[in-house]
Amino acid sequence: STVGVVGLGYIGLPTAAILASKDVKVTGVDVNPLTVEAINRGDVPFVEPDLATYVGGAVQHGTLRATATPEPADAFIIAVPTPFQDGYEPDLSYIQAAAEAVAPQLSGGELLILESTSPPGATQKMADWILAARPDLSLDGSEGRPVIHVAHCPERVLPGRVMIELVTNDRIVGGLTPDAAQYAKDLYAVFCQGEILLTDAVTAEMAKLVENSFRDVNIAFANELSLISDKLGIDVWELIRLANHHPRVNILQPGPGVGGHCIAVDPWFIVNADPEQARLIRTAREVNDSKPQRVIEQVEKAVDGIEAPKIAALGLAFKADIDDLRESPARRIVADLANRLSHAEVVVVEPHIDKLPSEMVSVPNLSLGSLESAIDAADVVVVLVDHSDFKKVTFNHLKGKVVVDTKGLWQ
Ligand code: SAJ
Repeated sequence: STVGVVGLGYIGLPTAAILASKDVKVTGVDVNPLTVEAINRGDVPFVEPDLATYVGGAVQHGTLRATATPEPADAFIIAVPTPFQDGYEPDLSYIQAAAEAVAPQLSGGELLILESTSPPGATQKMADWILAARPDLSLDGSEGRPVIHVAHCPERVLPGRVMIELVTNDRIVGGLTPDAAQYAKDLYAVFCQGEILLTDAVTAEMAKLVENSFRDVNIAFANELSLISDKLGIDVWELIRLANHHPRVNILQPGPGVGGHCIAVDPWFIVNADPEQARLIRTAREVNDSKPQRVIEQVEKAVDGIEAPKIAALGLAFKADIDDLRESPARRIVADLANRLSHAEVVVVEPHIDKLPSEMVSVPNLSLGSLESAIDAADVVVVLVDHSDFKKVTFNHLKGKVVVDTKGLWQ
């Protein structure tokens, strides 16, 4: 069979490559000509362990090819971004554009899977856009029109472990019809060794959003505890460690805020779908989003009274041991600190990058330094990411310095 994968980003490309590694003929489609060229050379435009091996192998083997526009195929997987507009209104324009690009290639009998993380109802909308462009087709064969099968199958892979989790994770497949769900299951079974669970499309859409909201709400609980503990003058890390000895308690870890492009975003799709009732989910978002400001206040307090304070800021990534700076609370905190404390010198330590992000390069009191020298020179050391590299710092090295440890790294 042949599959067209529309959107060759963090999810589309790994999915295309793994299908191609199973001898499925895959055409990857992307609007970015540089992405298309890179893949056809066998290169990968971003870092993900093992992905380059899969892509290079499939391109050489002739099972994976990239193009700018969709071609006819038995199945299409749509994996395009679903960002937010102002006011937390989800922006489905990329899904609409993909639907309209695929529609002319259909002749009936095709399977269309939406993989993008989507608000409830998006899969139905995608089908509506396709059928608006192709009124000669249908979802149910009514009036003798050929059928297309439309399903939602959200991805749940963890960045850094994508090639493993694509194979081992269980998957949820929601069809607009039971047939669509079954056909989608058959396609994922080509590479997925986990359980493949069938449901309707809206439940599948919500399942993905709910998983990330669950994590967000639980991190918000931990972040709230960190604020309360500060006020009470107790150690939140010890508090959580002790409480977690209870057989039915498992509190997550506080931090400088929640980053990444999933957990800090997906809950808003639920809030947007039912603003009146999604009160806890909204509050959790607000608690986590307010955490960077609280860290800034802590650091401001720590440098108060020091004439020309030197601050070592450890970490810029959105979580430990990755190079991904997108939606990173650490990045926001560092930029704000340098801006607000113009009399201070801020040295950033981020072992996973070799130059500062563009908005930071021309900030005069901000520079990138090594762990050793940044701590040596610092009056205040702020831990923003729990990178493994930072764990080797000794107690001696920190003597006489004020430490603001948002990750409980040096407990
Ligand atoms: N974080 C904390 N405390 C914790 C755990 C995490 O502050 O106890 C912070 C991290 O530092 C980071 C943010 O939360 O800033 C998110 O990190 P993460 O490791 O929890 O998640 P992501 O964004 O890398 O990936 C999540 C995963 N979802 C769940 O675990 C429910 C992944 O399985 C999803 O596929 C991914 O979102 C996605 O694409 O939706």
